[in-house]
Amino acid sequence: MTKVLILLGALITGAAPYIFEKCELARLLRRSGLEGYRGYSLANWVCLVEHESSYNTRMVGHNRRDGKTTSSDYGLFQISSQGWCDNGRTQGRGSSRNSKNKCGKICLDFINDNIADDIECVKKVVLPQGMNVWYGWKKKCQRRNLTNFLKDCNL
Ligand SMILES: *[C@@H]1O[C@H](CO)[C@@H](O)[C@H](O)[C@H]1NC(C)=O
Ligand SMILES: [Ca+2]
Repeated sequence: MTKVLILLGALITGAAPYIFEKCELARLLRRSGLEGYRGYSLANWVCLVEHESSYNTRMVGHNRRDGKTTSSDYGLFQISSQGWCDNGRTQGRGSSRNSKNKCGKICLDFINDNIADDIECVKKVVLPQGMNVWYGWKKKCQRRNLTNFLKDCNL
């Protein structure tokens, strides 16, 4: 019995990467209040996720300089350890780690299947500089005509 429960638990919590479906994500982001948040349409939010993580909640990206990882980005929204979460590594010696962990989370919280905390954090990230901090958004979504981006979703 215990083994079955553990196996079930692993399936439910998602031992395999969990990939969101585009329209499913659009609905969830709308319910979470991201539509129009800081002036960005729902299409911009979904486009950002598409080009940052390909809808993969387990995505981890590394930023490297001179062969060394300088910071890492976590989850659907690729939230950066540079300032927003604690991965036990990025924050330099001498700096107060928590003062830079502005979402007050460990970075691994952003690669589980519950994205409620990711969304709360991303609302903080986007406040100062808008979506310009996301390279994928800048390259593939900014100044694009996103009128039809969610047209198949019947939102
Ligand atoms: C964006 O695309 C839609 C549908 O193709 C079109 O009706 C609209 O005029 C376009 N907007 C701009 C600003 O180009
Ligand atoms: Ca999470």
